[in-house]
Amino acid sequence: MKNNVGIIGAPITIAQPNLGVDFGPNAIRYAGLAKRLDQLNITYNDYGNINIKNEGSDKQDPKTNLKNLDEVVKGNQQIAEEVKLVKKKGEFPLILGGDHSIAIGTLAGLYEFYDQLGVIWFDAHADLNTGETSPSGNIHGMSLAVNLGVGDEQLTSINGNQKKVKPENTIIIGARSIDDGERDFIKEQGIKVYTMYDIERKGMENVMKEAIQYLKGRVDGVHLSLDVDGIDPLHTPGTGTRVVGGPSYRETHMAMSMLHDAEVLTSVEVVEVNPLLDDQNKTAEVAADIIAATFGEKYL
Ligand code: B3U
Ligand code: MN
Ligand code: MN
Repeated sequence: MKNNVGIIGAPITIAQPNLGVDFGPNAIRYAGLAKRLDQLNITYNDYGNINIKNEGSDKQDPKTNLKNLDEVVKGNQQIAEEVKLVKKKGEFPLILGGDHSIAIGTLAGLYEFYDQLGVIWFDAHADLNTGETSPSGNIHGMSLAVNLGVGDEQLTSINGNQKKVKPENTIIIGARSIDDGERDFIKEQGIKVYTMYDIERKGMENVMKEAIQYLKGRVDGVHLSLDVDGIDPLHTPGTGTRVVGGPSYRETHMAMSMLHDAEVLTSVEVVEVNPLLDDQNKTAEVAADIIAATFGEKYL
């Protein structure tokens, strides 16, 4: 069960271009996360924010095409260690980003506790770029590829050289901005993707039913990696790379409640909340609602 929860703030910001995503963990806390968990009678330990040095030069390395690689590696090593500590205590890891590169550290910390870890990657993007295919050099657009064992060796080897997740245990939901190289990657590796077109045609409820059924039959844990830019920017404007045409607040909330009710989740991470780009901490409030839904908060 999700009692006890171990909360980790992971404020990496240099794997993407916008300052302020390092305030994400506290913005989600200020949106009332603890109170929501209290109301659900869920106990938790909040370990605060990892002390991450966000001091890259932001220059693209001409050889690798990556920005701030060394610093992103260090930050993710720290995250992996912290996630391992929480798992060893038998707690349910709840990781607050930070940019989406933090999923590299999270999964590097998690994978050794499972034989077949499933991942739900809720995102407007696929985050399947490599140094060769990335249009930006921003590592937050590469984190799922790294977790699948593809990318710069310094990243793929954090806490061991193994793939942190297998392509057949990975499901992307909400994608609507996919680069050419990522499209090829998805085909080559056979990753299950529900784009916005699929969600529109099938309905979010059916998509989630399918995803849950698929994972239940094959994995022994499910990590939810939720990028708030996956939600329509009407509801989550405080994030660095907004893409129109996403699932609504309600559709997303329902999807999260379905994951709770199916009792499949074993860890949750919410990333890319940037209060500096926001109006009145709106996005962090949505993030707190979404997290509460994954922990079973209901209206009645
Ligand atoms: N696919 C683009 C843009 C992007 C990826 N992730 C976010 N934006 N948040 C890239 O730079 O890799
Ligand atoms: Mn992402
Ligand atoms: Mn994204």
